[in-house]
Amino acid sequence: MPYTDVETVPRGELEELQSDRLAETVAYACENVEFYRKALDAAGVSPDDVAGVEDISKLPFTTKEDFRAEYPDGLFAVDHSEVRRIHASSGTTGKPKVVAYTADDLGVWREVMARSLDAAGVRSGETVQNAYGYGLFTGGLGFHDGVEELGACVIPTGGGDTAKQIEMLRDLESDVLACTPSYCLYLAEAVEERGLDPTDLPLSTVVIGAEPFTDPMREEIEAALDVTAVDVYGLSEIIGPGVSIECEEAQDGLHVWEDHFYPEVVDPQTGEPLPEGEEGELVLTTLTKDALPVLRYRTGDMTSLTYETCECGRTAVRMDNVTGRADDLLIVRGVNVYPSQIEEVMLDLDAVAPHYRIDLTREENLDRMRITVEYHEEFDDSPERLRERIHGRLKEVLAVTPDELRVVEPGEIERTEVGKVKRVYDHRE
Ligand code: DLL
Repeated sequence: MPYTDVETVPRGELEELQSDRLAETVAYACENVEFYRKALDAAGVSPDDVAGVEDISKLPFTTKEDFRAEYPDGLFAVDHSEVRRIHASSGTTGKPKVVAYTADDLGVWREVMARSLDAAGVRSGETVQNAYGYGLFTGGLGFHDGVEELGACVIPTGGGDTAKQIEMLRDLESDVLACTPSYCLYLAEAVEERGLDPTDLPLSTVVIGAEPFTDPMREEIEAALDVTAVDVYGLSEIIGPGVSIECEEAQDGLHVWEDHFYPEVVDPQTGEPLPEGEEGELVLTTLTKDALPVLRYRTGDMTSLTYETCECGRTAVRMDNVTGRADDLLIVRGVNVYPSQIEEVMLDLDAVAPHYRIDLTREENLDRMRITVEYHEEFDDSPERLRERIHGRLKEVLAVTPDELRVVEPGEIERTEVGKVKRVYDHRE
């Protein structure tokens, strides 16, 4: 039984609800945010032109540059006295994106997070160790509130302090661990280093998100900890974690909580909407937010949508796992390279640990790509032979081969203990 009835309503009914909420949101945003008033004006659209979801493509996009230009609060639709919480997400450059929540917004967030955890198979009475960072990052408090709303017990360990994490996992017998996929692997290794068997931990589920990962990496996590690993997605600009999540039954695409967030997929170059099943950039519109309504936000995340009803019975559209970003596309000597293509190769080889880094430099106007990869503890063959194998595989999938490929000992690549993993170091700018 899903957490709320809306999760299984027929799609026609859902679309009616979305249409009403979209029309309200557009009118509300124009009335209360000067930025939207001007943006719609410039696009020659009046709120009256948007009667329902079929009209959404008339609206202009909102971008991360708009968040920066309106820093800190130009996109807020309410007075500061109505705001109950602020979060912020740091970008790679410039000012952070500041986001705000009214009391009602926090209620929506709690609800979508409780629904998400329920879909992931977390039940009231269970214990969830929350190793997402607390603070301005939305991961920690977003999960925290959702766990409590669901009626489960939260252990707010936050990010880092691995020794404490392991102690809590063992002594308080956490059923669920919530953290980034890279930290999840780091933790499993750290457990092993202490001479313990990670599969002996009582964990049954990990809820991983906040950064991209590939299927082989998920399999590695599931095997290392003997758990089901469920993918959770979200972003601060829209609400935080809880925009979408996989269900434990199918683990086949992430259900978007469409009564609150309207998803589209567009061609990242032209901005044209793409049909069901085609991969493009995810665009999200909030349907119920008060403090920060957002129209057609260009997330930069690459995915596709499927409207088929899932085996779990939920009718909400599913988005494919996000494995790349429209803008993390690396251009190396004019050739497009997605870091996820490299990751697929690495994780497909048993001899290779899931730790690697890509360094890009420019020498005499020529791009150089160096890939460093660790071999597995149990690997006992020659690193040189392994290097040749990896090189061969990379040649098959990439249109450009690395100038340097280093195979190093386990533990040599710096680990990410707090926050999101960084695999690509672009020194060219
Ligand atoms: O990362 C919210 C979050 C916290 C999601 C905890 C899941 C768990 P931001 O810091 O604003 O918010 O970063 C959002 O992270 O646009 C994606 O590029 C990436 N991202 C988030 N979840 C996933 C995921 C949080 N499951 C940005 N898979 C997004 C791939 C993800 N990328």
